[in-house]
Amino acid sequence: MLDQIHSAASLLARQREIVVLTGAGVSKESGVPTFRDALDGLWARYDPEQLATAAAFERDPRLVWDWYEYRRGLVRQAQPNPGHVALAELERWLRVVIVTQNVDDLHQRAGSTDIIPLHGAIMRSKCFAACLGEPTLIDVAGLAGFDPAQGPPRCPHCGAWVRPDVVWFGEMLPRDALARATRLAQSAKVMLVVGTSGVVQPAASLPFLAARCGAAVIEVNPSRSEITPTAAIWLAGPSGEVLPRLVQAVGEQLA
Ligand code: BV8
Repeated sequence: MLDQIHSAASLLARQREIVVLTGAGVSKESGVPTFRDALDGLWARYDPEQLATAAAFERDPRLVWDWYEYRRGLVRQAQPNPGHVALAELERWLRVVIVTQNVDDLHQRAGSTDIIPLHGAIMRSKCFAACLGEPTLIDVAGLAGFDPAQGPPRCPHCGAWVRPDVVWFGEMLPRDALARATRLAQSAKVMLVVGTSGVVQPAASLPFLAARCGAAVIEVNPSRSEITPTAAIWLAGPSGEVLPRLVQAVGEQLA
């Protein structure tokens, strides 16, 4: 692995800017289960792709709201791990744009300054009917008598349900975010892909687009993923251990 880390570091050290695509794996060591693990324990009997949809919410708003409240609790307890911190520290040497599939706020809390959230933010809520435009954000904490344990509140403007401000399956990604991420993938010389199974589209197509446009893809993942075949370098380990070593090696080459 040492040789691969040095090869990856020398690729990164030659860039002025890099694009990083992160998935749930980068938050795993912070105690936030990966998307497919998010159903451990209480949620073991549900399929996430059946819960993270508008239809599931319309069918059973309380069930879906409770699942997000459970996950919000995990995110609140979580701290950025050494992998998040390393990506923030990398900004000492390079311009780093983080395109994230994650809906937690751990990259922000670690200090990264240029983050493109493709799938929204779990800590934010919005009107299900987007009554004042998409998104109609609702500060649920400010709603009189609101108790998150009592299921979703009603929108104070129109009375529709309030939902998490995340992109559900079958919903469009935020247009500007996806457009910027796509442009960055087309122009990148190096794309670092961390902790994603590469299953969920259209985010998972970004590394393939980058590689087609001439970028070297460096993957950090303890297991093989859909991305691995297109990776020039696969650093097979947990991001909380690999990223600090990678960033240290970049620093040594640029110091
Ligand atoms: C859409 C928010 C247009 C909600 C999420 C082709 C084109 C367009 C759409 C599709 C398409 N094919 C299929 C679709 C439909 C669908 C889709 O992709 N389905 C999949 C299942 C096949 N896509 C959509 O619906 C998207 N919408 O395209 O709109 C449209 C509109 C109408 C009709 C048609 C099309 C919307 C997708 C967004 C869904 N929302 N999140 C919420 O979080 O509740 S996705 C959700 O799952 C996460 O945000 C995340 O993005 C994804 C999970 O992926 P990963 O992050 O990779 O996590 P995963 O658990 O899979 O893997 C973790 C990895 O970490 C593993 O590889 C593991 O080895 C690794 N790991 C573990 N430990 C560590 C580690 N790595 C590093 N360190 C460690 N310690």
